[in-house]
Amino acid sequence: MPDSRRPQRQAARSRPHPREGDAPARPSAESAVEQRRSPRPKTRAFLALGSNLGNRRAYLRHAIDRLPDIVAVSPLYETDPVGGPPGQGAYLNCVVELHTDRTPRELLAEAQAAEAAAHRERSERWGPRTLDVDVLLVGEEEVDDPDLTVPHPRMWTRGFVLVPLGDLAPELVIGHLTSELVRGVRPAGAL
Ligand code: GSY
Repeated sequence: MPDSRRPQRQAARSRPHPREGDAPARPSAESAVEQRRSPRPKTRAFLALGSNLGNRRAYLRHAIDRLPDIVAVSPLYETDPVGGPPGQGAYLNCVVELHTDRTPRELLAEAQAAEAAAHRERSERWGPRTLDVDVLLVGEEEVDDPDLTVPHPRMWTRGFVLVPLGDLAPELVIGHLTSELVRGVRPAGAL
């Protein structure tokens, strides 16, 4: 029988038993999922999405299609850029609501994966981008790590966040949304 048609020898594929002193085995993908699924109550979370490069609507649409546990999407707004270099184009912004048992850090990973899928390049901190996804709120949870702060530290002073957030959860923006913040935020339909 030609080599290519010989059945694979099982022994070559089975894992040897670990011996004392061996490095601990890496968790299998299945056990990682099981760990991630350790019981956590589902909570209400909000992510902010923005795009001001390329086909802005398409980038937002694709992000919404791939982010997990979305139960509501705000209307879209065209917004004047806040910060960043002069001359950059207007943003399209929206906010999505999740009903999720994911941790803030898991949501950050999902947000970064969506940004990577939009070919976002992290060249300039406040510069134009195909897609920005920020974790705003995850229930009552608070995180204060160098790479992740929840609630999002600047959300209460940004009209492009508060206006769409107010469409989904008006009770959250009361006392924060001023007429000054609403300026520069124009309705742009829905996705
Ligand atoms: O912080 C999100 C990215 N971003 C935006 C944005 O999404 N909308 C507007 N209007 N300005 C922004 N500046 C930055 S940075």
